[in-house]
Amino acid sequence: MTCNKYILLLIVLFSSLTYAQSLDGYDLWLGYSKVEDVLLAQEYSNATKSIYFPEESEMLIVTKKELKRGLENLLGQSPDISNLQGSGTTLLISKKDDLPQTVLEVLDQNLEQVGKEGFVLKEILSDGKEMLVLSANNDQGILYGVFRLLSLMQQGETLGRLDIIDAPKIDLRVLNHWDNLDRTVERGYAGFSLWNWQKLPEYIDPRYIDYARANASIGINGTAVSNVNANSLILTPMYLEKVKALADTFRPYGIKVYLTARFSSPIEIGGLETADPLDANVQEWWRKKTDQIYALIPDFGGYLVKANSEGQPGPQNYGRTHVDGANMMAKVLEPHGGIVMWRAFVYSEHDKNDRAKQAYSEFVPFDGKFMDNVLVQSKNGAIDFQPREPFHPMFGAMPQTNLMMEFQITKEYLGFSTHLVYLPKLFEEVLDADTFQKGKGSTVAKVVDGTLHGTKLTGIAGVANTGTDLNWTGHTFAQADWYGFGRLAWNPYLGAEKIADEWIKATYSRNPKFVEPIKKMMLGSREAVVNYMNPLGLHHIFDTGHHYGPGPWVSELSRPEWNPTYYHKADENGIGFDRTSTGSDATAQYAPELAKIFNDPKTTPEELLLWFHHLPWDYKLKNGLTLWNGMALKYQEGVDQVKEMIETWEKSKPYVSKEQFEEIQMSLNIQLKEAKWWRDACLLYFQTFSKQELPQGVEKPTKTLEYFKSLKFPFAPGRRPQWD
Ligand code: BDP
Repeated sequence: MTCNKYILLLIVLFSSLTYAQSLDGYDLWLGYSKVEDVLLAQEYSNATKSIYFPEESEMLIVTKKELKRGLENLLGQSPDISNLQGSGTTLLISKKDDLPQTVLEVLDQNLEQVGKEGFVLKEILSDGKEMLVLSANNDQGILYGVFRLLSLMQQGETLGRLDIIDAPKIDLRVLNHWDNLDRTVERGYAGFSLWNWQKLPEYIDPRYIDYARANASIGINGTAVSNVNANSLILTPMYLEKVKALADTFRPYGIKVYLTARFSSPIEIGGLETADPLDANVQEWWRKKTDQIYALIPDFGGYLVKANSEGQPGPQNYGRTHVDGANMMAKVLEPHGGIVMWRAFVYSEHDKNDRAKQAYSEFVPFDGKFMDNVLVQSKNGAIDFQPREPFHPMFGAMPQTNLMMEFQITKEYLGFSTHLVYLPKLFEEVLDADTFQKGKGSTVAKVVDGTLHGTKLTGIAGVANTGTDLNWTGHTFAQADWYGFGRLAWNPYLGAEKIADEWIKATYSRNPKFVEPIKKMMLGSREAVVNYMNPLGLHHIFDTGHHYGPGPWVSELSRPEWNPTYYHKADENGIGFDRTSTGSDATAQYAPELAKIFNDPKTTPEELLLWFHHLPWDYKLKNGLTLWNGMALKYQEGVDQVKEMIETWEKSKPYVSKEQFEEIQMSLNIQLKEAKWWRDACLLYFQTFSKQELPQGVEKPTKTLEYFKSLKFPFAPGRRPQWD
């Protein structure tokens, strides 16, 4: 082989190698692709030329490993990291306790602001030379600071004059895995559960470590590994050994493990006859069980509980209350520093009231009654993770309770892992919503981060979208939802746009010709799904059980509030749920300022119109269209938006690999097909009531309503088997 040919072969081999690393999506946003910009690469090399980073804990060892890995990939050379500080140090990484006196003097005040988990990342002058310093009060701050530094480099940010003083605004930033012990994942669309219970505790899948790295990189500090529809077996010694192995693996990354506690466990695995929270034997059982867990996992986070909700057992089975149940568990966790996340997702088939009102009615009277280590975990809206809901009225209405936010990262109602829908836009809308509970500006974010009411313990949970799929989330863009959840959990004021920008650059490319249009596509995608599924405040019109596709006609399920017809109430006179003072009066659960706005269709934001009002088909919308025409055109708009997304993606072809391109292209084509399915099925069905033609501009359906009604999906992913 000639020398030239040899070089060529090497180049081909090398490029195919670097290519393969990021192609399959496994690396998530931690691909650390090589910095191509020569000047920037030079700057980064200079800044990291000589690194002082002493490490004495497991957490700092893995942090150093990550730093090394990141720099090696970003800069194509092994960094010089030392335990000894030399005069040439360009990057100094050290906890406060070990900082040289001269540096401490500069950073002392900053470090006082960053608490247990925050960090300071700052360029300072040392002996007349510029030096980058990363410092924190604890190891965890250093861990987060290193990830931030690498993230800045991935985004192509310049490091000169860096001055970041940052700390998480919410204490508990937790993923909730709805993972069953048989490895199916309820509402999971990315394969099976990551936890291989059969091989645990001995076999530690390297993927557990990558899972922990990914979470640590965005500041997630907790994981509830089991389904809220819980199985008591997770609390038996055999499974606790396995959970311990996971906890040991996650610990160096600052992640605590939580378990879902089935309320009837004392009966099912404890041999007791009751699970009554006021029964002394039951209390003793939970105490012993909890002590047993802490003996294995000294930093165990605590319990996540779904009680008296959708058939799950709870204190009400014994005539007791949520407070009795939650406090019983809180009491036994307290000595160990553990907490209870008690879910507020409750509604009863025996309660004739509007389902949207029930959680508030049950929980708000208990404000101030829960122990300090209890968090009441409420979904973002009062029904159930719909494409759009007004914020849950409990936010702001329980000033003396630790109220925790629950978002759904997995897309049960937003197109599974097939549709490209950028969820941080939805999260942002909820967090920015004004509750008016302490006057204007009392946003949900301020309730959740505790600043509105001075809450001592704050938390946010996201129902995970991860699984065994090679790319973790089933759709590469769904990685952005995991990423975005973590970033907003760290700082609920960050904004969806900034987060999209970070994610695109870290995942795909820093090229502005790619970044800008893709960002625009992501930011518009949430409105698109609302338009083609549930425009103008429609909600819960999904097909039964699996929630795949439209089912607005479903009306025969045993519980009235499980039927889509309960929610849209379409009839010949009109459509929508009257939740005003003349209807279910759910509006009264909001602050008076908001109740007033929501009570009048003219002042209700139109995107929530049919959530709060039942209106005639010829009701005039703000744009002058009738409700029927406006709704039909919204459905069409959603479809058109997906077409635009496809065009945008087509243009991105030069900036991504063939595999990356095709993955998204194929998914977008399914999304378009399904958007049309939603539009046609819903409009044909609602047309049986409106009895009006489709307005101009709306494509004619190519199938009949009977056809759409006949579609059955017995094997749709993510189902709850017991519900089918
Ligand atoms: C609903 C899901 C169901 C969950 C439930 C919950 O359909 O699978 O168990 O919420 O949050 O959205 O408990």
